[in-house]
Amino acid sequence: MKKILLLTFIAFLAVTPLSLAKGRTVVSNGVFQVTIEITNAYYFAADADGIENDIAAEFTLNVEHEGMYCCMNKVVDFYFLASLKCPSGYYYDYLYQFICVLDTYATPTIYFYNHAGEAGWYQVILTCYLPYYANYYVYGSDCFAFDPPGGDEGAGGPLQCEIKL
Ligand SMILES: [Ca+2]
Repeated sequence: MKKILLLTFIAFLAVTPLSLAKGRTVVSNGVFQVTIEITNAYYFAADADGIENDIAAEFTLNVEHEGMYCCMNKVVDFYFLASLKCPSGYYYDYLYQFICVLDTYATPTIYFYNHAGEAGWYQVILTCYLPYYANYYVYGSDCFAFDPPGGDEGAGGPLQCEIKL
């Protein structure tokens, strides 16, 4: 019976599409907890050049107090790395510093302008680096893969990355 269950589980993993392999990440340092979940990612023409080579990723950001210790400081400061992996294997990384007040829940959208210039699968990877004691960080990532229809849209304007709340 165990062999059947194991084989069924392996078969299920083998047929699960990559687009369903998304989840969320919960990062905690014992005082604060940051949860990031990418809910959607797609391409379209977002800027003035009119070329459908811009990528947007919608995500939820939840920052809350955790644990029994009372925190005097209600301000949470952490690093946020937004990465885009292109079909060619190239990565574009943008590092932000987030400073927010407890408890924060937001549904921002991150825009990668003029990045979708090649055909194939793209991955948006969002990583939170939360301070843990003096020189350490705990971190976690969420990933969303998608395949924009069409082919090579070519390069447009300059590469830019922007987060809108
Ligand atoms: Ca564009």
